Amino acid sequence: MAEQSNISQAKKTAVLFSVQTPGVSDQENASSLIELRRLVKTMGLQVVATLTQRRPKPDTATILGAGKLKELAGYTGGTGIVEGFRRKAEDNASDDPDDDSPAPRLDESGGARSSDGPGVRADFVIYDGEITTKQLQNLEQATGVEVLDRTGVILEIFSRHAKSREALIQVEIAKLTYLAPRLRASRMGADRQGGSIGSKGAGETAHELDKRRIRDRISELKARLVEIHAEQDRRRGRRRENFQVALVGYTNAGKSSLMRQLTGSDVLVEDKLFATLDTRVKALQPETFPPVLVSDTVGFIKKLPHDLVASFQSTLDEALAASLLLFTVDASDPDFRSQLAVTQAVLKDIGGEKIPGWLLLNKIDKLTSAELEALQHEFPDAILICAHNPEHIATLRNKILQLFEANTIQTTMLIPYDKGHLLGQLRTKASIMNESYGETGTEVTFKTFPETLAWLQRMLV
Ligand SMILES: Nc1nc2c(ncn2[C@@H]2O[C@H](COP(=O)(O)OP(=O)(O)OP(=O)(O)O)[C@@H](O)[C@H]2O)c(=O)[nH]1
Ligand SMILES: [Mg+2]
Repeated sequence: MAEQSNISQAKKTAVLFSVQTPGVSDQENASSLIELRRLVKTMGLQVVATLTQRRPKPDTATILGAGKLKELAGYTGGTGIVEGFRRKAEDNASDDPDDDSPAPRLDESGGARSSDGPGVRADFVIYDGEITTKQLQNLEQATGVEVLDRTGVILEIFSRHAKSREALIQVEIAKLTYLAPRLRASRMGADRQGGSIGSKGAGETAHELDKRRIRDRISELKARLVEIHAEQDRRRGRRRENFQVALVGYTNAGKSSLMRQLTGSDVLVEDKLFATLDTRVKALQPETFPPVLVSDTVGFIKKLPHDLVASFQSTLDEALAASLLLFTVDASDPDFRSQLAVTQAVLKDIGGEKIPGWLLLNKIDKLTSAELEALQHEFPDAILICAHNPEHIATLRNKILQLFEANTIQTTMLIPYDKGHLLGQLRTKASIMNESYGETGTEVTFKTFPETLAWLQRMLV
């Protein structure tokens, strides 16, 4: 996409930083930074350094304390100073005296590194959290480069990966609500992102878009979404008569890979975060009657602002229409337990806790047999799987079919000849076991879901 290409083409560099508050362990801080590094890489930037400051809380004006800010600016060639800004005495005192203790720093392979001399130069500064407009202005002044926060990075990725009309609109709403106020405050970011804010190709810069016009644009986009959702609800309503299985889970867990194998579809599989932004629904292969539908959904991630999650709500609605949720995790990721917890929490938030769910521990080909055994012990009910292993896929398919069978009922009914068209419809909604032609109509024995049976009974009165 033209308006975003200037980041990816030049292979620019970034320095990442975080603030580790007292409730956060070293491990949590490190894994959050590893994840941010992957996000930044997905965005097309090369991470040259990572630094962490331990503080009771992020500084309200500059996030970091004065000393650490200077260190950060060392990577960008900035002054490290915010002009006309006098730090209050207590702010300085709140800087952890233990500040220079070895904080996790990551090199390109994600491994720990003890010293990162500022011989490297960063074009972007990226904070592993949320930045206010005031902090943004101050940090840009101190570092002299563009500053982004975690949500800004995620939005940039969303914006590149969105394909469907719905996803494009959702991303644009999220950008207008979340990014536009920040970009107006940012001297550096406005020029780069101006073209993509507002609308794709509209060519308006963030400066031109005043508050009122942003509000108008958001209302217009929301109205369009309402139309799209009405259509989706109609389609979903029709699908409700089917048995639907939804793949849910953290980004990069392997949902689309499983979708491909289960349905024979060509959904996008990529070793990138947020490869999938659009929900796809396909029939389980080889096909059953009535068909078992499988849906692939957008992945979850930690520290995603609530309103951004809300803008993707309809994507998740597909999961709520399911009879079974397949909680997919990348069991080879040391952080998978907290990733699973995030997925479960979001689904609970949107009212999905009543839907039966299975835990799929995916990517087990990357584990040792000892690790596998430990996992089996820890999660006795989980299904251990490798999305690339046809035998594992066949086992999963059979398990799904068993549940599907248990949800269907077999019955025999007489369909009068004057309502013969119902027989044609029934054939698409049920598995027909037997048909015999009597004097008044067709006696048909079939297997289907209670909803379809209720529909037929209604049509026959
Ligand atoms: N080794 C191994 N790799 C896997 C397995 N399943 C998926 N992968 C890889 O993991 C990466 C992510 O897979 P996807 O299927 O795109 O993951 P996803 O959950 O759909 O990710 P998002 O759409 O970003 O949320 C790809 O490189 C896959 O090839 C597995 O069982 N074993
Ligand atoms: Mg996917």
